[in-house]
Amino acid sequence: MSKRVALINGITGQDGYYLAELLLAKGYEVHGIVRRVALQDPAHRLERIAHLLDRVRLHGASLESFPSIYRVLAEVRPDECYHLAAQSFVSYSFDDEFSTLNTNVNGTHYMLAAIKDVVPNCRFYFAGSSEMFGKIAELPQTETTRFHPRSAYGISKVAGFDLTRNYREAYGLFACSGILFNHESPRRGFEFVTRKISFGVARIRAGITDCLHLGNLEAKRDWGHAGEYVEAMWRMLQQDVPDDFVVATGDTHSVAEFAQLAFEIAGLDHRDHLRLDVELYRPAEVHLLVGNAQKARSVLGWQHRTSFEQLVRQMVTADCQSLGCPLGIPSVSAVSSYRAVPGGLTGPGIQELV
Ligand code: NAP
Ligand code: F7E
Repeated sequence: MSKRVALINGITGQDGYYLAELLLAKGYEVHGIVRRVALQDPAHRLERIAHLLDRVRLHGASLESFPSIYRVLAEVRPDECYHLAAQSFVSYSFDDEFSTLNTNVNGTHYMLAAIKDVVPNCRFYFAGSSEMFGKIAELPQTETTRFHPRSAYGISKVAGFDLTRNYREAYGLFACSGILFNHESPRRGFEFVTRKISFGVARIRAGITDCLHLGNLEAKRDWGHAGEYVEAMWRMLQQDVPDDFVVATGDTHSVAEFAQLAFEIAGLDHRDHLRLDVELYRPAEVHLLVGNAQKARSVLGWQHRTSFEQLVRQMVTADCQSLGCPLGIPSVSAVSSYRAVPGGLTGPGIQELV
């Protein structure tokens, strides 16, 4: 039997990385759409998926160009298409609303229109977002909660969600949207708050810097692990009928809680290093998100596994390791509080270290 063919648009991103690994493990022939610059500068732009490059086939195309998308779909003729590519940073969408809307709305429309023409039987996944709930209408949020986006990013995702549903209803495409709540990992981009914290904490531990500047510490998010969330994407495309699903843990924590725990895991006191920077506040904030993934549990058989504490620990551990200051030995900033005494060292926690 021939291999099933999957096309991932946005394969260089955090989710693209985990999804490509998952699909390869399931025996798929995996293709990825990347920007042409990525093919010209692979050492830099394809770094995250470097270990997969001999097992996936990459195609240069642009979310801004319908013909380029059309050409890739005609060449690959996928059985399943995962549309993950987007300007995904909410904060940047306030700086450039126009390019965010152009890329995210038109890019999704081009994908759907090309699939309808070229491979109408291809199953399509759209990366919807909890940012669509924005100023929340109820707690927790489900598939039926009203959308009230608070940024150009959120608006672009509502438009993509509506386009996806309309191609399903009007043209009979097998098109699904996942409404995914925040999902993180050691592969998360450095601009997002969780990775900014885990990497910032590691830099402090390594003695590279002394403080971490953050914006709104009160915002609350439902944070899960990206490796588990891509499993839900795949499961959506294996159903008998296309539908939309919330994917979340049902647990919510503030940015302050994430930061405090990250510092604690690294053996540091956040009060010594964390600085509030009002410049980092957004013009409109999404204050509280928490999802109810009951439908994904009962229909898809999907369930999150990684707890909040495990997620923070995994990210901090990975970043400390990468900067050469692994957990379990004293940090550079802590070493200054140790002093030599006859026969060894003395200082806080020294008993646990020897
Ligand atoms: P990410 O790490 O930011 O990856 C985004 C991907 O989109 C990258 O491969 C990027 O390519 C590509 N891309 C961006 N602009 C592009 C353009 N103009 N043309 C072509 N490709 C472009 O995002 P992620 O965390 O993996 O998220 C995947 C998708 O899920 C996104 O649509 C995001 O909005 C959505 N989502 C994410 C979360 C989350 O918590 N992670 C939650 C809900 C929804 P380059 O490498 O070349 O930049
Ligand atoms: O912000 C606050 C910030 O940028 C989380 C994307 O994957 O998830 C992500 O969007 C919260 C916000 O993610 C800083 O104000 C405080 O309240 O990590 P973030 P996001 O905006 O929730 C959704 C579901 C997506 O779909 C998106 O693609 O943290 N915050 N201080 C900060 N945020 C950042 N980035 N940097 C700070 O210094």
